[in-house]
Amino acid sequence: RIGDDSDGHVVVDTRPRTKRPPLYKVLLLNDDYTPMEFVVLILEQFFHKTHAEAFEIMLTVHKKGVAVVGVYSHEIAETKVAQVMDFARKHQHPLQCTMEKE
Ligand code: TYC
Repeated sequence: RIGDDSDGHVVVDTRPRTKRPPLYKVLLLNDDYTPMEFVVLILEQFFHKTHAEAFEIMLTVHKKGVAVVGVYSHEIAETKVAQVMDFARKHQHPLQCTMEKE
């Protein structure tokens, strides 16, 4: 950041800055048709959750409508969303997965 002080001197910001890439939440959405076991399988396979964790997250989505299932870089989040959407489509389930900037 560059400005001028009261004597007209140029002020240069020399603080060391570290640029962190933005992170993205991957969200799983509820629907009335996708089987619970299928959602649990997805959470185990693509998000490396234990069976107990996966079951708990699935129930949260079922009851609340949505849950964050992971937080990743843009590229990894996109890959996770694509994997879930492809797998759901392949099995003809209407499961929806999206991502949003944290
Ligand atoms: N609501 C679904 C059912 O009762 C289960 C479900 C849970 C579906 C989570 C999607 O992301 C989801 N079979």
